[in-house]
Amino acid sequence: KTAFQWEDPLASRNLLTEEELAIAETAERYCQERLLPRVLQAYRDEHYDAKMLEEMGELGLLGANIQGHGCAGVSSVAGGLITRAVERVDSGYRSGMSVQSSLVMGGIDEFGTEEQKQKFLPDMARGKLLGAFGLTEPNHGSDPGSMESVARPHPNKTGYYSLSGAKTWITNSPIADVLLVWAKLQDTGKIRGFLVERKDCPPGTLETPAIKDKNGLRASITGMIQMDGCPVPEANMFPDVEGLRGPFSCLNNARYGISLGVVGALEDCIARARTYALERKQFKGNPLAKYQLVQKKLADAATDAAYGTLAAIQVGRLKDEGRAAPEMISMVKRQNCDAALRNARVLQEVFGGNAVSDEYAIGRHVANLFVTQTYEGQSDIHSLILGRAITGIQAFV
Ligand code: TGC
Ligand code: FAD
Repeated sequence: KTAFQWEDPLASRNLLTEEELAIAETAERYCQERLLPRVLQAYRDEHYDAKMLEEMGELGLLGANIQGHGCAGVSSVAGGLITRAVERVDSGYRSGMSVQSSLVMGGIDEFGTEEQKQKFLPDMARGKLLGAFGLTEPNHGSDPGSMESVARPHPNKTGYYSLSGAKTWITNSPIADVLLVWAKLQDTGKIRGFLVERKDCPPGTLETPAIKDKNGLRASITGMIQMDGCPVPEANMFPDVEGLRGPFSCLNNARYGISLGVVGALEDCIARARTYALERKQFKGNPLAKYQLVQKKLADAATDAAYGTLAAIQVGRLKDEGRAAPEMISMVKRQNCDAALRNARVLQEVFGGNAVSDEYAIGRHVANLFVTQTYEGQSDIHSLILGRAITGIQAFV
């Protein structure tokens, strides 16, 4: 009889290549040895140590799906195994990395000129140049098509645009060197992507204040982007892509990464709840793990993690073959984020009062997983994307 492995119930390892297994092992070792020891204090202090992006860069973990320009060029599944390893420690650490790798480097790789690629990608791959992705605005989150940020020809500088507007809830914005900002061209009203370099912005034209006192994702840094006539050279605009296809194409990669990332957070919750349930005794010296209600909680969570992994691997394979519809990514992003949050909340119960102590980590995962269900398209928005694809009728407006 084949032995059941509770950590990989449906043997997803069998679907991975030797290279993917090696990448996963490197990422898991780094995350457990170097990131895990930092996260509790970082979360308490609401501190993001950007040095970790340099460490990830040294291991080739940044922009790993990109071919060339100092990037590793690995499969989508391998990229997902990296996010899973990072998010096993903390969703905020994965967030900082996703923005760098998928949203900014991925955008430059897909839509940038060769000059833009050469200028930004190698330093970003090494974690020496930090990126942020500005789409959400104070009045337009789920509906970025209504954005108000605008790019006009600069009144005094030939060959420059002048950007004005505000973006909010932007991961990495307070520390980013290059901010990929989406704004509408004044004359056409079309959305375009601009690479805003902090070092070139005169005082008062670009501010990136941090948003403090978050009750989730505290180990990542989040802020605003406030632009007031910020000069950006025409050479820093993506040349061809217009409309929401630009930002949404970047989001396809990041949403895919989240779909495997949140499985890592859920697997950490399962492992911690299992250990706790085996050690904690109640009623005549029995471990909590002996009780059927506790076992069901573990069985439900392990099942959802295993199904979520298989579905994400399938979508990753199709993505690399150019056969993944964006709705498939919506499906795995929505399903895995919802399942991770739902199961983490239930597993929290296994810890009783100790769940309230941050030493047990489960409360941190629950707070973080609420954010993963919210950003990159809140789950109900993905329901509507799927509903539109199923019925042919859009229900957003
Ligand atoms: P819609 O009419 O659906 O589409 C407009 C244009 O965009 C194209 N498109 C896509 N292209 C590529 N991939 C996709 N997934 C695409 N989805 C749409 C579409 O073909 C069309 O192109 P064209 O050429 O015909 O113009 O646009 P809509 O305005 O009706 O959109 C509705 C909706 C709800 C689907 C969309 O607005 C949406 O997804 N809203 C959610 C917003 C969101 O995800 N924001 C994310 C902000 S970034 C973030 O959260 C980063 S957190 C990072 C971290 O810390 O980890
Ligand atoms: P709203 O759009 O106001 O939605 C509120 C609620 O209403 C949601 O539940 C939504 O599903 C629901 N809703 C909205 N419209 C409809 C509808 N038509 N039908 C049914 N229900 C609807 N953005 C970036 O651009 N870059 C980043 O790096 C980034 N990082 C983030 C980091 C953190 C910590 C957080 C919290 C957010 C981040 N975001 C980022 C923003 C994130 O993408 C948005 O919060 C998200 O898209 C939702 O937008 P909103 O908050 O404005 O909510």
